[in-house]
Amino acid sequence: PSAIYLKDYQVPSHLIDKTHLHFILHPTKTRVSSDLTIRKNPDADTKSNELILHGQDIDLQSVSIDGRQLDDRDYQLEAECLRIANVPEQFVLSVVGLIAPADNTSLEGLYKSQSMYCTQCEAEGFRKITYFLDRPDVLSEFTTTVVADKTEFPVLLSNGNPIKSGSLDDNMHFVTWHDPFPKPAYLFALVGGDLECIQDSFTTTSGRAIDLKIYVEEKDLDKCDHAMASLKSSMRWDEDVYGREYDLDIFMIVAVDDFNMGAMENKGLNIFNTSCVLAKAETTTDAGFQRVEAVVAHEYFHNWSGNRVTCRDWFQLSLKEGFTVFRDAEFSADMGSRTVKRVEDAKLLRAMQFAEDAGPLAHPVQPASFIEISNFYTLTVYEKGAEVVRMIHTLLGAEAFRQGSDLYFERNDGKAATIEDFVSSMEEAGGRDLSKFMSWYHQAGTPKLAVTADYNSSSREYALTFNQTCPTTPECDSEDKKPYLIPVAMGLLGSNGPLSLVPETDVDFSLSKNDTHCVLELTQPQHRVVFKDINAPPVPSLMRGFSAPVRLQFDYSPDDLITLMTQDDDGFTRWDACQQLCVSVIHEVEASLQQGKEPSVDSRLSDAARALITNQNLDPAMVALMLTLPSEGYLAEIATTANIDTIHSAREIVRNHLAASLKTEFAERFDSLPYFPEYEANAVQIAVRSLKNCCLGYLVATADAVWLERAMTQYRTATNMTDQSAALSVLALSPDSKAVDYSVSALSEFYQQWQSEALVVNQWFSVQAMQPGEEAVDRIRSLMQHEAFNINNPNKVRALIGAFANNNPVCFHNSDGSGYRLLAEVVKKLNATNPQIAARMLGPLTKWRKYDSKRQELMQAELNSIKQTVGLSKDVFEVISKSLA
Ligand code: DPP
Ligand code: ZN
Repeated sequence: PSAIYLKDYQVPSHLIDKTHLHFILHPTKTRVSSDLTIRKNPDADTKSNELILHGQDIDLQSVSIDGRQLDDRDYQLEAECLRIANVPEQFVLSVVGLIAPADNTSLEGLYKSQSMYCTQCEAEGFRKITYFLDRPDVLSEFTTTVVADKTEFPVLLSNGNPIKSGSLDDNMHFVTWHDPFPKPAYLFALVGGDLECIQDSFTTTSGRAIDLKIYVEEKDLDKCDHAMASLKSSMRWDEDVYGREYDLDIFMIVAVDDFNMGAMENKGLNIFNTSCVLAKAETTTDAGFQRVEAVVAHEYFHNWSGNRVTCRDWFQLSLKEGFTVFRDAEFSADMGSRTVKRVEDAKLLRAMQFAEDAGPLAHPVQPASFIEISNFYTLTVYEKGAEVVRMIHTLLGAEAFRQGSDLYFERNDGKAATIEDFVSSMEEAGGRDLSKFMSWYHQAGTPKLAVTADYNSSSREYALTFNQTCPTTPECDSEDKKPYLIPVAMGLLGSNGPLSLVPETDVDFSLSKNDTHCVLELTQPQHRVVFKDINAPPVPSLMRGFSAPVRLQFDYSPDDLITLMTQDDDGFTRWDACQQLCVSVIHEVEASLQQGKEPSVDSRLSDAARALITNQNLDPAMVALMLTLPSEGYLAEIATTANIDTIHSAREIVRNHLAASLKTEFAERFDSLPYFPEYEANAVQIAVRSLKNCCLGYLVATADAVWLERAMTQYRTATNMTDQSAALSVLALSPDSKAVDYSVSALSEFYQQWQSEALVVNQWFSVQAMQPGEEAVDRIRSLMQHEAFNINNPNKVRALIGAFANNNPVCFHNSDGSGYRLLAEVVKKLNATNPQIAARMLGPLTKWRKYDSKRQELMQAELNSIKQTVGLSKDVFEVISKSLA
């Protein structure tokens, strides 16, 4: 397999103005006939009259041009394309092929999920359906007819509006759909199934009534209301905040069980993983409800940022994904708690995206090359891409950003655009040059921002020196990297609160909040900023709101951190200061453990935690987030060499210490928080449940029999999944032997109760995947044999194998290598059936450089053994070869 480069981009040789598709659905012989109205692209500079269409795994039946059948001397059939020499300037190409959806386990193209037919075409799945110019810059107007058995497949859907339907012989029927908006093939969708739907309607600002339909299996009809409400809120929000109105008369969502991604924004026909659309209090946690809201919004927002304006090529993926994640994050912030959302996003970025950026698969937000595009649906392209858009928002301000977005949509509507097109609209609206900003798109790696302070009491000046560097990444050495434009949102805290800022500097900055808050725009490797009229050394509050995705280094004392935690007016900074305090305390304990000394836990942490738990004025959700110790994954990420065992032990010691010393406070808070008999997934209720369950976690950590019993009672009496699964987790994940009986009963009752709910069973798999103990790998192996496990269902693989490899570090990294071997075996199996998921599951092994030399060897050995697999997919090949390079 070889790489494709952004610099080699060429416009398509031909354009396909109209696409007529005709499907006769059959599990192993679906007949796909296409009539494509093709013309030579006037912008192409090639003299050749050859047409090369993408196509894969299609049993070609016939090819004709303008009704004249070609024979195999007129074309050349290759494994991944069809070449036709000497085509006219303009013609209709008709192709008939047979495909086998029931055998398609890759879940790309047309496939069967249980009894239903569905499609997934992004990025390059359409070529498994019919021969086509399967690239995002070829936009075509689609008309699609679907024929199938009336009884088995009463519902036949595709993009756009239904224009014709009727009965045919042999109990067959057909529906024809027409989508008036030209679109690239990756946005094509088709569904055939025995589905039910809930319906609603939405009236747009300009007064058009839109039919909204969510299609699911009949048994899931009671789990669609939240998605429908989220859809309507998203439609309203996009009108209010971005001035974007929906454009077709009908908007449909279909839920499918077997799906590689979360969901897909096909024009007018979004296809969703059931996990991102179904929600009901009894079966879905608060986090699940929030995910449904966010994903419904994300896919809906793509109608403009992705569909109306699409991507020129896949190197521009972040053009639609980064922007759309930014849009959905702001939507979630508006629907719930802004600060909580910001903290959660920053947490994910720092624990996971920073790790990606520091590893062998690091790539820029706009990658310069790839082997398999499916490997680039990453945290970098999505989440870092969203942070990059957020920084543009910060630099321009809300108003100019909105003007820039209007300009971008206006100028590029109906076109395939680039990241540069987006940025240039922003530049124009903001009246400023963003060329220095482009490093964020072109360079991989997380910049490090080291800050030092000095205070001069005679001149009453406080100076901050900022030094930025970016580590070496696969595409560029550290020394060759261009500096980043880094917006630093900051303030200074004096003994009586925030200080007025009088900066003296060559850095551009803007002041707000009575001059106590400023945004500095760093552009050089080093800057010095002097603040005048400062009476005593202040505590700097830096990177408020996580204003740039950098690793900030400042030598805060524990007391500085406590000042920030309790006094800063930025919620993100307060949380971050608390995390840093936790990190430093955990690090101290870890150092003692490594030196064989008796560890002691800094009492300032428990004092600070006590102040948090007993403070009734703070948002309970923020208290819960602040009391949640940094994850082992994050602690591993910030370590140079991650010692999984001491990280785990040190974290447990700190956790048990907090639990023991604050038991009374946790218990009082737990008992004083309200219980809501009427479940609602709103910010207030979610906040209360999160703090309650956080307290329960600490109380169970005390291993007090009373609290084990109370957790079991909560498990048995809970009327919502949030409380039920929180109780299940604290019991099942407790290392204490007294918890074992409870854990065993709860797990078996849970399966008994929920075995008919696939998504709930996934939670059951995940909890067991994360359980500690020597026997973990054997447990996972036997769960893989369980009646409810199915390796062809990506949700099951993620729930069991993904949770084990990502969220059970101690067992995954067992020094006997058994965890690594298990993952390698699974990847080898998946390589043959579903390469996308295989490559995705491989992630944890690629981080081998993080660990000690013995583990490095074991991990590399597994990577090498996968590399030897016969029939290695492009997906897995790319990940393996880059991680071993
Ligand atoms: N379905 C994926 C998403 O919406 C890919 N477009 O992000
Ligand atoms: Zn997306």
